[in-house]
Amino acid sequence: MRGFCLLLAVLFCTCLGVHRENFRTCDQSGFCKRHRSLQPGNSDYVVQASSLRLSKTSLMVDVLNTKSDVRFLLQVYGLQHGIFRVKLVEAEPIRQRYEIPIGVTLVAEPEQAELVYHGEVSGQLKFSLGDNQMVINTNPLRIDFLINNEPVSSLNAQGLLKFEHTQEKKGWFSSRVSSLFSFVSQPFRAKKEETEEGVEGEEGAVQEDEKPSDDERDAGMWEETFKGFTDSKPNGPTSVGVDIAFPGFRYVYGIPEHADSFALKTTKSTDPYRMYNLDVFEYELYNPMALYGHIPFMVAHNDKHTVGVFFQNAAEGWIDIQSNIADKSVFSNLADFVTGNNDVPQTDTHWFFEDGIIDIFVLLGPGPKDVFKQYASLTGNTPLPPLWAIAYHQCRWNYNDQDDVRTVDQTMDKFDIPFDVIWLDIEHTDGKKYFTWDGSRFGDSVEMLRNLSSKGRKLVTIVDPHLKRDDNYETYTDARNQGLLVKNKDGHDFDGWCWPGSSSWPDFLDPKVREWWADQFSLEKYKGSANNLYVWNDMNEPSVFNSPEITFPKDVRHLSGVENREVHNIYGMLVHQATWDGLLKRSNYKERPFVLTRAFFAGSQRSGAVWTGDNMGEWSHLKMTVPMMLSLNLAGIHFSGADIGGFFRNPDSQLIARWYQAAIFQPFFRAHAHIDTKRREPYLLPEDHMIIARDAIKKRYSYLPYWYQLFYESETTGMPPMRSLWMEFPSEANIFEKDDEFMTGSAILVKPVTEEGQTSVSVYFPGKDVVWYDIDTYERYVGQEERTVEAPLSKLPAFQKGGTIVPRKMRGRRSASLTHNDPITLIVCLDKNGKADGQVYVDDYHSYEYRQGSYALSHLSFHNFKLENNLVHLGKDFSTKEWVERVIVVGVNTEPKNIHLIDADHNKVDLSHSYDSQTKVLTIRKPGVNVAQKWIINLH
Ligand code: NBV
Repeated sequence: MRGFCLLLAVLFCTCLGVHRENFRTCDQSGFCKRHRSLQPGNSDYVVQASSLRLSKTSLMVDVLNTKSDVRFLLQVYGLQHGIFRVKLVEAEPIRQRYEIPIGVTLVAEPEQAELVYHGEVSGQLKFSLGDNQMVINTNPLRIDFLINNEPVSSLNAQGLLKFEHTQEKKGWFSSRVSSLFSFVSQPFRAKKEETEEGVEGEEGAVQEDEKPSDDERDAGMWEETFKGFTDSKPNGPTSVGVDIAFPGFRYVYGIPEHADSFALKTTKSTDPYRMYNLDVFEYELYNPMALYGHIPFMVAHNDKHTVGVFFQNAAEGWIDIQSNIADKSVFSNLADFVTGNNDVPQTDTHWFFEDGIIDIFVLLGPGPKDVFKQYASLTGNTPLPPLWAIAYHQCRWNYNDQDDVRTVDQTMDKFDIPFDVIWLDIEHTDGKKYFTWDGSRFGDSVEMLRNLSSKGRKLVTIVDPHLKRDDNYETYTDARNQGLLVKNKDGHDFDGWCWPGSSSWPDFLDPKVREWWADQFSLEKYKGSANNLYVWNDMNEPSVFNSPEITFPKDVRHLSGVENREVHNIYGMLVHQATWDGLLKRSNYKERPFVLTRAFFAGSQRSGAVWTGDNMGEWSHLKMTVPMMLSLNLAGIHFSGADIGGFFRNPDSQLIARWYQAAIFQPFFRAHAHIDTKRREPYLLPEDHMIIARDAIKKRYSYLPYWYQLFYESETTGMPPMRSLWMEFPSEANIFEKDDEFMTGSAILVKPVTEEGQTSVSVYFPGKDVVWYDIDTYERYVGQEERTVEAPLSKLPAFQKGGTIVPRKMRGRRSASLTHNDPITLIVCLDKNGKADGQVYVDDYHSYEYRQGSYALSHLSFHNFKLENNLVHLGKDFSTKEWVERVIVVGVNTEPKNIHLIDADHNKVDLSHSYDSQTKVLTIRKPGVNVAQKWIINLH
């Protein structure tokens, strides 16, 4: 036990920053070095055009590596919505390589579309898919993608394609050489310190004349040691990689999760961006280190086009990025896209993964909305959360006992601070055995859940995937006896250290294990739970304290025989998918589940909200929430947030207040804190700051109808609720790098205050001919101007775009669940032509009935001094009590004399109003109309 405490102290001592030395650099990773050391040039891969086989929607052709004589198979599919899928696999592998099954990342087998072949001209095979073209250059292999004949992306333009084919392990050498090599590596290391350039780490190439022999190189390929842990690599080198160029594009985005700027940086003088799900304690900002989850999806954007690349591979990956000038000699023969003498920017990227296959989806937009729709068509949408889940969550590690929970619940009410969910961290369990309760502190959890439920509130408990190896713990013994646990390389149940001490992990790769896990959430199995209990999956990278890089060793085995190396990045996602299925099952598929996950992958959006893990209570981390969440939103993870206040450290009340404000317009709204921090529930703040935090939370509640509608839009169109400025103003080149402002939907522009003591901020208002209105004062700003805006501590600078209508609910309630029938206030901000549009979406806020049509969606439009509500959809058996209690029209230049309503039965009713000629705001009182009916308000 002492050893364990020491281990924890070293791993999680809160006084130190990130332990970089726990995590590999590229130099310490054999395959990363092998790919990174490749130089641009002629590729060894040649397409054998005579072998071309065509179908209506796809092609297949042989590719030869002329150096190794190994044959590959290139398959390209035309997919719906203008997507190309490019797959490169070994023609005759000696071992099957892992391909992610349908339903894990891809929501279904993608629908194919007609791929038209235009023949071969001078070694180029030409194809088209709708308005898009693809050219396969045969010698050497290069694949170019064009939108209306303009090249936008190219695979292997730099010739960095490298596919390490499967091989037999080479006799005695591989097993012995590593010890020999560790012995000879010392002189290399000494040299490294003495010399400068051209020197790499222990196992890599050094200066030209000192290159290790092939055998020495092999040593890194068949066995590798990091920090005393040996990776047995039974299958030897199996990596794949290729370069992907974006001619014409200066900026690329995405590939979360990294704590870095939204526009990705060139990696010339750093490591590549790493993609390997890891528990990185006290992560650093502005570097390419891996974090908890990864999505190999990148988007390139310029003023004409937006394109995306999704590289479907579950193994560890690294991505190099360089901004260049387009190589005209490569692309000019494709189209005359180089206009004038100007140099065309180009971003070159180089992707490499330790295992798997090359499986690339090229999404040709051509605009941001198209790319999001295309990506969602592949990996699925974010399902509409229940209303309560987008309201305020009160969390901390830990709420100590039932009394504590009751006190928080009551004190929030006493201070008139709304909240919907209280969370219990690992200490609520009996000895970190998930699905159990610490009886001395949570002896009557059902009663606790009932109390919460009386105010519409929920409880979230943490359920991590490590199972305490304890013969008296039924969940573990059940999994062990049924053979459901991940194995070590020798075939025994893998035994690692985590919170409970010695632990084992269910093998979520196996569908029957996922089913077993899902069953654990039934009310019969999860004793002391109830229907208002939801779940949080933490440590699912997975985090293993005594393992290399604090995760599974790469050679642990899943039940199907695959190594973790092949599937590492999808493990965490399968944990939360199984949890989601469990909650669905518990309600007989009637209620929308809620699961929060720390680890994630492409497709996680279908079953998990994601948070950005263990951030710090520092201003720099508050600032980082925006780029991190923009990257997540771009990559399909729409329901995401950061711990409000920061997880580590004790932020002062000013920082906490500013953090609440910034989070109002970020999708997932939860305060959380480390066990060693001072208590910081909002009512504990000094009164002036408490009021600011409370106002922020109340403002969030007032915007819930808008948030809800954005999540409905997300489910139905793939549009992220939190957007970068360029997503809304795609042709404004000066905002492509902006990540200190963001849009919530297309109506609200936000500039959070992220510096201490700041009382004013400089805001850039995008959009030619666009007008913006401060959401509190309705002060007017015009587009394409940078303005200084006053931001005293009580103020979050946020603006509604002229031309939009936003629904709000202004009545204060203790929880969102109590607002279902509350009336709506419409905020109508007019554009320069006196027009505005918007929507109102309502359903029952918790079940799946909306998928059967039980909802109302109305389109609101203001034009010619008339506000019209037109129903787009009204479910046959659906009705709502929600009605319009107020309409605020902003930007009305002259006061109307008369205002009247024409209701659904054509009755004409006079309405009262007030008008402020200073602010040009007209308030129409009590139209009293139902939101799910047709009506018109006329202004004369
Ligand atoms: O379960 C304890 C914490 C949790 O509060 C946090 O949110 C997670 O990100 N957990 C990590 C494990 C310990 C972190 C030091």
